[in-house]
Amino acid sequence: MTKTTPKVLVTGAMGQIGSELTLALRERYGHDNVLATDVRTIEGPLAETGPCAKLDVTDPVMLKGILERYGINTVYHLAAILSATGEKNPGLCWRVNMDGTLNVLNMAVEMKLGTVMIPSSIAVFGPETPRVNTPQETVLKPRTMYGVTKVCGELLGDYYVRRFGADVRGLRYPGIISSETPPGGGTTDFAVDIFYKAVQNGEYTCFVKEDTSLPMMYMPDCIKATIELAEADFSKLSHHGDFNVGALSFTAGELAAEIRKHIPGFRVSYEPDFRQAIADSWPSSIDDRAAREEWGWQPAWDLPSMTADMLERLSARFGKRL
Ligand code: NAD
Ligand code: AKB
Repeated sequence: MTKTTPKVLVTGAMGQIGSELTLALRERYGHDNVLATDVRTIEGPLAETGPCAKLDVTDPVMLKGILERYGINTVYHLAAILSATGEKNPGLCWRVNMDGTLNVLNMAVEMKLGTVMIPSSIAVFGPETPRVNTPQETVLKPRTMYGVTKVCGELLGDYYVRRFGADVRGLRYPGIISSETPPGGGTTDFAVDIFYKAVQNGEYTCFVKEDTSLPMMYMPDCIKATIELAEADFSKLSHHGDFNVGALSFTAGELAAEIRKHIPGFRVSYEPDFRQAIADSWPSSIDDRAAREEWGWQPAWDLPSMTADMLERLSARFGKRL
């Protein structure tokens, strides 16, 4: 934990991760100390449980005004355009991901902020990277605009640490699976969609092939990893904005089979689209020894426990009996 009381800004708070991470941060640091912002209007539990404001991260004047007004010293910069939406609109992806990140980093230096968390992604990797047990230090030649912006974001973060002494940290999240807010336009979205369709319809058409294997993580582990890295002793970190973090790895077919243990009649067909090529360019499993050694990373959820919990939550939400 930072020594002074964290006064936290979350950008992109209405998104899949922000909507749950913001509530966890409010529980931890006090509801009034965590400001939820997004380019969209903040609604629902985020609006009901603490301060919120509209913020377009590509606008440095707006960002500075909010940092000053709320006395912010800690930032979780989650605003981004993800891989699939980024391929449909690469220009938007570059502007939001790069201008937004640069604005946050410049403010971190100008306003002498404390910890700035900037997530990265397995999207930094490409087809030249070893796919199995992908190392921490390896080839970073992504084939998506999203991946390009994530590599640049990691390099910028490291540059601001070394050049300006900023406290920048980040994780290469795998695909995040969660039940509260649907994902926002990524390639790993099938691993969330499949649960909604299993509960609501009993069938799903998957946009990647049955044998597509990707690294994934359940939301409670995502929140745990993010807060643990944010609170780690900065002087003990050799890496900064680019920690590999592993948790689960499975194929689309293995996930369907696990769901079928709870919903025996669940049917899945496979109709790969443009996201198949993106998935094929990413790792299938991750070597996260650096995260384990430098700040004690240890995931808690496996495929059976995550599947059971997802199905229990969604079936309760949609009033379905398993
Ligand atoms: P998301 O798409 O669900 O949410 C992103 C949020 O950013 C949205 O609420 C959107 O309205 C907001 N946003 C877009 N443009 C903005 C702008 N100009 N100004 C302010 N807000 C803007 O994304 P997420 O899944 O919550 O991802 C959060 C972070 O984690 C991103 O950096 C993403 O790259 C990273 N990440 C996510 C995953 C995953 O599986 N969810 C995996 C790897 C990395
Ligand atoms: C996406 O699929 O774009 C994200 C990610 C792995 O970064 N979920």
